[in-house]
Amino acid sequence: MKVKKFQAPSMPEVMKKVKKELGPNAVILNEKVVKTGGFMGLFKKNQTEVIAAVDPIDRTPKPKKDTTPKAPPMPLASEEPKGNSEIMKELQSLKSLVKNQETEPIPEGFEDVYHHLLAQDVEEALAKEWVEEVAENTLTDEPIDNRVVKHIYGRMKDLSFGKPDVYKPFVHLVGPTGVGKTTTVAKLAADSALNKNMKVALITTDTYRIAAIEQLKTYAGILDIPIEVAYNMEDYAAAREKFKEYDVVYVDTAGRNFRDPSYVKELGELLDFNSNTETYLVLSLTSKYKDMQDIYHQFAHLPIEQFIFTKMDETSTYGSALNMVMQERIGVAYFTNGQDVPDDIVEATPMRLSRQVVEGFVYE
Ligand SMILES: Nc1nc2c(ncn2[C@@H]2O[C@H](COP(=O)(O)OP(=O)(O)OP(=O)(O)O)[C@@H](O)[C@H]2O)c(=O)[nH]1
Ligand SMILES: [Mg+2]
Repeated sequence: MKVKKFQAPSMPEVMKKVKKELGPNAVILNEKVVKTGGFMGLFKKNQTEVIAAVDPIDRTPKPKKDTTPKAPPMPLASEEPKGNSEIMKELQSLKSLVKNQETEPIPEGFEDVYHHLLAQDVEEALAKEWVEEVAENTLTDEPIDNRVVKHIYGRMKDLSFGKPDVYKPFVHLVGPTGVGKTTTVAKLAADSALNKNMKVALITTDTYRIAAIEQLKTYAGILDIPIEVAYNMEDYAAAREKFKEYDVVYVDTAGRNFRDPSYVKELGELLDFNSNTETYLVLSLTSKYKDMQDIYHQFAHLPIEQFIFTKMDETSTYGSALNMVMQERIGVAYFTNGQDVPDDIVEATPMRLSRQVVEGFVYE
């Protein structure tokens, strides 16, 4: 790890120096304002001082081995401890409960759709509940798939899907590393500016990596819209003030390891989530459902209004999105389905999500 101290009159200037010397992957470890120069203690000037580092080795986290302790094996009947009748009774009732669940038949004619839902990674309990509920209505000859689609749709139709009816001026995109926050900010900004003729601006608080600032600045340049880089709370507040007359301001945030609780705390301190803001949690459809749940719980103390699911083009299973919606009762604003800005984004609807999971409906 190469670590170095840099000084310049302002943050943007010091960042330029960092980038020149350490490259775009440099990480800012510390920043402060120092007084330098002057004569006999007078006329000193404020300088921004930054300690930056760059790691020449790729330390992207590799998937960890599952180290969860395994449950001890069940004792064989002959090994059962004697005289412990209470425990034995409970064990017996648990065994029969599990057995009942295993053998409870799927309603006739619904086996295919049930197994399809499981193959889509829909939670087993949800899939079972839905097919059972649909099967209860025997007074219809509609195809089973249609009935299941409508049923799942019915479970989501009260949630908020798609873009908001009234735009809140400040739209935050938060989420873990690399899910597509910056790319999605660019797609949304392009849609608002080019298709809706709105007055759009961008704020990025992702000052963790220099390359991240450049990435959004490039999009802002192409779209000919202003952008402010917020290194701290004051910058962020000043940028909000500067853009207060704008129709919509998209705020990109740094992605970090969501398992680091200080990250989400810092985010909460940096951004104003209270007034006039909309916050989307961006999740990649290529993540496992368990990870999505963990991510959501890390971010849950922020006021998450809707999900954005990205990288739909990189998977053919969408059940985890449906599980998240059902579990948290939060709707989906958009799906993104490719790397192209501005085209690869579609507005979500409950019917589309339902059809996607049941029928393999594909977004164009
Ligand atoms: N296939 C596919 N790739 C995508 C999609 N959205 C974003 N990407 C790609 O995912 C990569 C990461 O995208 P970014 O927008 O930089 O992700 P981020 O969340 O801002 O990343 P950090 O700022 O590092 O946390 C880029 O290569 C994007 O082109 C999508 O819908 N489909
Ligand atoms: Mg980013």
